[in-house]
Amino acid sequence: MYNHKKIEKKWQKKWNKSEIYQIKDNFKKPKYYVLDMFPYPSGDGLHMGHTESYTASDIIYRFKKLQGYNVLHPQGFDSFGLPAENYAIKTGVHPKKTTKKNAKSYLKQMKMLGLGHDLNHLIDTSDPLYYKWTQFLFGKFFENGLAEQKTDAINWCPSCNTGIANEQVIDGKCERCKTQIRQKEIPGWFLKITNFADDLIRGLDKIDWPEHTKKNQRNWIGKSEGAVVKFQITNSHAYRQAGKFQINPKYPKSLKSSKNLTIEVFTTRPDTLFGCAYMVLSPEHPLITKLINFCHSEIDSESQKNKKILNQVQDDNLVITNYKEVEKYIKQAKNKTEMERIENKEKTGVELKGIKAINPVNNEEIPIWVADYVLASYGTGAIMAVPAHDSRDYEFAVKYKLPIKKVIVPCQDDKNQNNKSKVKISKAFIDDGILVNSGKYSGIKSNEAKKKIINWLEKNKLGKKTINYKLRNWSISRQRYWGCPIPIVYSPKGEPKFVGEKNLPWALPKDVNFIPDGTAPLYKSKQLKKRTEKIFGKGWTPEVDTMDTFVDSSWYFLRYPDTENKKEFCSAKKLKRWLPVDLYIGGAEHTYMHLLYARFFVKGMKKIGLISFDEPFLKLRHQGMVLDKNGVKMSKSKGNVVNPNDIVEKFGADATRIYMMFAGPLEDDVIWNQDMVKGTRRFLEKVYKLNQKLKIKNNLNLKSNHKLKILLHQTIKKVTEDIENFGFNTAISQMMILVNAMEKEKNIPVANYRLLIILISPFAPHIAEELWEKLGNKRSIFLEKWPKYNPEFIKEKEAELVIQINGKVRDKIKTSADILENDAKKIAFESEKIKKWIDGKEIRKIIFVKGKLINIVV
Ligand code: ANZ
Repeated sequence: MYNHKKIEKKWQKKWNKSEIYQIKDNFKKPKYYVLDMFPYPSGDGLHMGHTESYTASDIIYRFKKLQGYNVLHPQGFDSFGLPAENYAIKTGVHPKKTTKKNAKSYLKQMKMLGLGHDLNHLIDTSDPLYYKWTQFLFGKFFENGLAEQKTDAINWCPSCNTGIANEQVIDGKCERCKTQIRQKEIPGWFLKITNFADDLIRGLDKIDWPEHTKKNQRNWIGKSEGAVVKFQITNSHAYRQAGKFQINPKYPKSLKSSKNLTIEVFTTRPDTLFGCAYMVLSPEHPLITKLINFCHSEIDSESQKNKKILNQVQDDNLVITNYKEVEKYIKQAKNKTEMERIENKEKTGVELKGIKAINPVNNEEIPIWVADYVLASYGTGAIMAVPAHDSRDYEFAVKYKLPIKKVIVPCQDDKNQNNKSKVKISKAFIDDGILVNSGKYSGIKSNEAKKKIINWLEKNKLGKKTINYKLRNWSISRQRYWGCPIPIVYSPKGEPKFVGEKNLPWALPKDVNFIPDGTAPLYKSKQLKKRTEKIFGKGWTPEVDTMDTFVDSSWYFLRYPDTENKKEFCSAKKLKRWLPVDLYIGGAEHTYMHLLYARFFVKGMKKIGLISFDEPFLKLRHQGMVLDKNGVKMSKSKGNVVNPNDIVEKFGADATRIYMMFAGPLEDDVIWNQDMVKGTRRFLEKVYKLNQKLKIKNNLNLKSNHKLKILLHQTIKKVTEDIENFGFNTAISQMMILVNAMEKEKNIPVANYRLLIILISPFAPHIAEELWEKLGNKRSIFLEKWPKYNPEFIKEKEAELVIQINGKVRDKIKTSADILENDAKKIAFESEKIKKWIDGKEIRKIIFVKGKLINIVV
């Protein structure tokens, strides 16, 4: 009887004591580094998603080990973070305590699943011995200009009471608690990921990652090629006549001479420049702020003195005459999130009366508007609006009755459409095409025109070719407690300074109240203040924000090979031996955050000279989601969560592992169906029972029948190839075919059974070890060699294909015995001997007998 409880306990105990899972450098063997995304030790324990991806990586680990690789397969805990801190606020239990306790129960669960991690080299990101190196790397980034402090509008989560990164805002909401994000202007630290925007795009070409993940990263980085164009700003004629405002005497020189004042726009469509009908500035555009600041004293039209001033300045100074209306609009826009502005159902805006812009290509005077569909954070924060060819501009122009001038027509249309430009347009034509109404550029295709117009702009110093990225620098300051302290102190003058390597780890103080109130909890720590003044002198103050926990996980894979090293984050020798990671398995939800940040870290570290490779994960695979019986995602709130502990208890770890892998290709979603786990368990029972068929005398001399031998070698081939291609499900079904065939045999040679057990061992390690031991082996099965198939046994069988015309044999050709009808037809028609019989004749019928003949009736 197959008693999974007994067998699994026995082997887990043995494995725990043995050294076979310990990381050892064995330079005689090739290396393989297979990495799991380490878990956050939450109170909920491992979920089925972990079970799935950790089983997959464990299969690869055991398989590679059997193939003779020196494999690194480590595990750890991403233990800083908000849930533990929030729990501490609620219960008073320190996050260190909770995360330690949770990590312990995770380890228990991992052991229960039979995962072969080296538990002597665990990582815990909240351990000072680990975060010392997170701080070291931050210091290096700071010293090399890759970390900077600035005051900027950042995403603020009012519920978590902290700033968060762009990548952590999903549909305008906090990725963690789903609260609507606001913008808040506060000083904070940024890592300069944008310095590597192009490298991050280019690097994707040389790594083996799922295409959709690469595509999503490319889109997130958002490279746009286009041009920056300068528009001159002038007084409007209307302003000159209005004479209603007093100019502040401190009006800056730069604004006095309107001839020198320009606004730059970023456009991906310089070919539409002749169709620019107006300009739009974002509400935060510095020019508006500047102009309004100097408009604040309204003139008393009776005052002679003021009239005099006005006469002096009216020709030269730029004044927004409706500045009050503009200010009101800007105030409203500030309350909206970026996402609301992008998705704005109805576009809104206000014209900046009093000033105009000049279109550089035709010197037309065009109005300038402020509208919140233009974002301050992208391009130059200002656009040239081309309503005929941009949908957002079109919508806006229709609403505010602005001119819509067509300058591009589809390629197939008549090129001489210039005179039709006034025809009413019902929507923007946004594709490339041929230019019309565009002076000397009319008749030229968009692509060509883009280049020519950019050349002209560059020649006349009116603009230049520009590449823009959507990616923003990574805002890492968090106004919370349970994170890695930013190792920075400020001089009495407020200048930031890295605390220095000798003061690391820059410990998280303990005298802190966690309750978040918008200022960082560390601000109130006396310990931290005292420490800072003691080391750096009176008047020095510590940075009080902690780091985004994604910083901790951006480099953890570099630490695993050398977790005990007290002098370096990892020795050069170990880095060379183990990195980059050969295979990384984990969820696709990490595309925009962890997977992007880790790539940036590696690129930054290479630039600084700390490492010599520039991509962290050579191969990446995602697991699918685990869904309930009805195809609904498992979640606590829906109450449909299946606990891996219960399943393992009932069916065994091996059956659970096999079920998860059998349910479909790794990247597909798994529908959890308890009845089917029973099926995989029955499969294991059959494997176990086969053992009885070995119990005959002289088994060692027993020869397997030829058919079984062929099937066995086909199985070796298929399982090997399938594991390499993550087709675990098809590998398992092939093993099922083999087991069913073996079941039908009276006796099975031990030699065949041995091979079956090794093939199964990566999937079901406990039962494999048990049966292996039953065969009389003393060493662990995982110290064996992965079997090789004998090509002789799986050679394709050849057959002679007889080709007949009207029943008479005209040719005989050697082909595969399994040739399909279509291929057989092709071979027949290509035969010179056959051609002469069928040329010019109508083929009435073809009769095909697989592996034997093809008869063509003409
Ligand atoms: C004129 C134009 C004409 C444009 C046309 C498009 C089509 P991507 O491709 O996403 O990079 N734009 C530039 N800066 C902006 C900002 N801060 N806020 C909102 N929109 C902005 O988009 C580039 C295009 O988005 C730019 O090209 C600009 O509109 C707009 F027929 O310029 B375009």
